[in-house]
Amino acid sequence: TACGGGSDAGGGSDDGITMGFAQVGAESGWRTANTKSIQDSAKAAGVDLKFSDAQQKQENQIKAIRSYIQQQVDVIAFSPVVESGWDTVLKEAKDADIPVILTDRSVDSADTSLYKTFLGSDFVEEGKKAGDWLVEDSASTDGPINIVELQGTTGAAPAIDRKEGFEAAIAADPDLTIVESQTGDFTRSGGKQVMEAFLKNTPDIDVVYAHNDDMGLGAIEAIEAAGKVPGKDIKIITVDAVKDGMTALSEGKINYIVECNPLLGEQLMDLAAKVVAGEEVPARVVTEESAFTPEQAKEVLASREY
Ligand code: GYE
Repeated sequence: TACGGGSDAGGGSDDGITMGFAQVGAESGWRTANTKSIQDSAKAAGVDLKFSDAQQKQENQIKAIRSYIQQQVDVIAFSPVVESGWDTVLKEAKDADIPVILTDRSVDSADTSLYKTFLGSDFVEEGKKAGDWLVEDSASTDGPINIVELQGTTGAAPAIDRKEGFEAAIAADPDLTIVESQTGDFTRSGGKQVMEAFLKNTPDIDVVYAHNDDMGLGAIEAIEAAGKVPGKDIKIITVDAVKDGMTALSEGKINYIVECNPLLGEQLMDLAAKVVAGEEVPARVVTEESAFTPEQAKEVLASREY
């Protein structure tokens, strides 16, 4: 079972697959939905799931992965907190003949034989969608537009790539400038704190680009506390499209959300079954995603799963 580990301990002795999953943490609504998807899908697929929460710390994840190697699980899956610094522990897994699947976030290891596949979103594309929307939205306004950016966790793939994609897109309009950019660690409290500082130090903020909904929601609190109207005085663009974000979008407090799908569990269990059976899997599996305006948010809100 998912929690108890079953009666016949000794890792892999059963017919079913044992998976060790090293999660990032519980930093956001996206992450909560992602964890639930993985746990529910493991149950449905009869996978014995060993689950750990690294509280956004790489050293905790490395420890968890080492313990999965020691327990001789059939497959290890993890969502790397940051991109760099994985080669050593991934080599240890490879030497122990335990296949590794990257979920959600990727690593920057040059040796791609250290993992079987990477399942997750195209974060550069997400950043581009956010930037493209702003370019179009600002087309009719004259003069400079000051953007502040709330970055995700420093060194994390979605923070690096969402920044890159957004910058590439807004380069199309010289009026658009990022005047401040700082990490809010993908959390609501982080987004609020950083936005408070931005509001104090930077006059004339026109737009907030937050790398996830939670930081955008924190920014809304800071903007309202400063006596300004989010969505009007300061426009807000975020990424994820979780329930709380979509609710704020439908209320006009957020202006645009780029979707990032956290429901990766089912695909992960499918890939795991194949990898453990020694079957070939694609090196990269990209998640399908869209984006939403306030009107679209109103239409789909009731039917959202997360
Ligand atoms: O956007 C953010 C979470 O890695 C795609 O991590 C994920 C990101 C997601 O904390 O909300």
